[in-house]
Amino acid sequence: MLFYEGSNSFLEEVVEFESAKYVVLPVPMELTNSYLKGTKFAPRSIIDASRSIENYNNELDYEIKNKIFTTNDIEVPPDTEKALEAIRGTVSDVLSSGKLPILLGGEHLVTYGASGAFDPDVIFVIFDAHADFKDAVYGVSLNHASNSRLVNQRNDVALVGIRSLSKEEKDEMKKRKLTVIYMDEMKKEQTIDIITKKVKGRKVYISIDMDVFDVSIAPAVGTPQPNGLLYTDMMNYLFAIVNNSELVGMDITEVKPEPDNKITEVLAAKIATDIIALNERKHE
Ligand SMILES: [Mn+2]
Repeated sequence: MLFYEGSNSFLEEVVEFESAKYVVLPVPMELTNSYLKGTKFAPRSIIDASRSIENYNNELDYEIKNKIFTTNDIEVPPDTEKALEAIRGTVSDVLSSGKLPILLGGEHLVTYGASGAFDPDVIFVIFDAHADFKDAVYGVSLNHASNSRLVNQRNDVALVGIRSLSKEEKDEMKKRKLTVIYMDEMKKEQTIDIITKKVKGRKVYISIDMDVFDVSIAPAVGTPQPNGLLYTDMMNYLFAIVNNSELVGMDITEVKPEPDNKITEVLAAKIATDIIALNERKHE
């Protein structure tokens, strides 16, 4: 793997691959997006934005130091199946070297690509405005709107922040007795305990589609939906998940960079550093 020096690496961390605990994988995959285009430019844009974030986390009183290795962009073949296989292979390499992969998408389908590298007992907690549980979109089953359903072919899935889905998707998820926290429930009642119970003592992969956030704090996404999570809502969930389970991987997807507004990328980079700080503080 090639190595980006200095300002081209996440949080400007410069460490040898061998000594890193986390590996940031930029995955510029944009093959099945249905609405706004540009998610393939997100990995670089998020890494650039990470330069504006301090390595010291005040809320958690933790400083990230010599923990993160950033690879070159993963080469994404134009064929979706081959692209997913390339992602799976790269994530497998990271896992077999004993490190924790952090994928920066790209479209949400990178989660499905990554999922093939993990054991079937890993639970995928997916934060998303959309259920992504469509059977086939325009006759294509490998699509970012089917991501959760594809991951659920093999792995257990819990969805958080859902507010956009079809009746068919809802019926299918009910049939499978999937753990789903809908946005309207989150506004009314305490839902964190449901997720805490679900992940307790298990291996967990956290996937964050940035459209789960409210559009006011994350406007630059491929398929925006009103009425989403605020930063503190997300942190409360992440705190509960990371402290009650074993984190094995994560991704951040669906950012669609805009030329002059980078708040979505800054939020994405901040959330990634927060998860690292939470996970590290737990192991101290
Ligand atoms: Mn989404």
